[in-house]
Amino acid sequence: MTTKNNSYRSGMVSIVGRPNVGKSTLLNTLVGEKIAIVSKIPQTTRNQIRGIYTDPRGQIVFVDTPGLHLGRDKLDRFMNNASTDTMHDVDCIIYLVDTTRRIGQEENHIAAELAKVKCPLILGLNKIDIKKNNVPEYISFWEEIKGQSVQDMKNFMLVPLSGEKGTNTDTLLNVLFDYLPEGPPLYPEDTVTDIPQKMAIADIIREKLFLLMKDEIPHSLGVVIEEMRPIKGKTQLIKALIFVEKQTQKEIVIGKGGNILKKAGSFAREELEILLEQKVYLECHVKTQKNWRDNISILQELGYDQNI
Ligand SMILES: Nc1nc2c(ncn2[C@@H]2O[C@H](COP(=O)(O)OP(=O)(O)OP(=O)(O)O)[C@@H](O)[C@H]2O)c(=O)[nH]1
Ligand SMILES: [Mg+2]
Repeated sequence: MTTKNNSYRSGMVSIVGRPNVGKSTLLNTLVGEKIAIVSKIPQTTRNQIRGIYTDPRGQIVFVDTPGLHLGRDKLDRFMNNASTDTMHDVDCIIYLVDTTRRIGQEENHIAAELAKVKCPLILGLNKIDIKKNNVPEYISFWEEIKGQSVQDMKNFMLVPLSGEKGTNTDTLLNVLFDYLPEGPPLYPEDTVTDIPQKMAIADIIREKLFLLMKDEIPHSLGVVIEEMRPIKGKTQLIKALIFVEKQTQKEIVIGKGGNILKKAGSFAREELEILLEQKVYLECHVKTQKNWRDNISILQELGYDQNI
């Protein structure tokens, strides 16, 4: 597919789906830079993250969203709102599904919401690099939700994808440029994201902790940057506070002799030095705060403060 004419196009495209389907991975591949953190733990992304793609055809502002899920605390509500809010507010939606997983309750819930949207929709059949996938099931599922066959659907396209390997991402961009309206760039053409720097830094630390944690602990972790300032030479001092919900979690996050926290800190520092292009001295402290996921002032401190 090619654009109808050579006019410059621009618009917002939201990437939605249940947790862990590969939304953030796809965003990073499309933009060509690591913007959103990625992990194998569901509910990694906690707020909207914009990644901007620009080429001579136009500019696409992708909005990565938290995976829609069935949780009930205030952070869950914030995350789900951050996702559903985009659905009625963008020029196009990529509804991403993980074809290696069975269709479940969460999928029904999201699809029912998406069936109501008016803008063009792309069903992104993700993770096709894994042989054992359920592509036909997902197609029939969407046909059932919409009550018509995919051939008859207007403003709709199916795109099998691997966000991780970059399979068909060019096709996806072609389809998007076809759907987007004519318009000027929404951001300066060399911008790739507008995520606040402290939030990006806190997320990198959280990603490294996720890498080393198992079970429920990741969901109990919150990271906030308390202080950032240059110190001797060109070194940047970064002080991070890590919230957990229980004393036992604090002990796990710190590890024997501090080994887990040291390891996460050193992984994070390596990435932060690349991001900030300078030496980083990272100090991490862990604080137990019961039920912080339900505490508005802490959620605000962590940057999760709208629509709850
Ligand atoms: N095989 C394969 N794995 C993928 C692909 N895309 C993402 N993954 C993996 O799937 C897991 C989840 O990826 P994310 O990008 O964090 O998923 P997400 O949808 O943003 O998840 P939440 O932020 O929790 O909603 C990670 O382990 C990724 O490496 C893909 O195309 N193929
Ligand atoms: Mg994500």
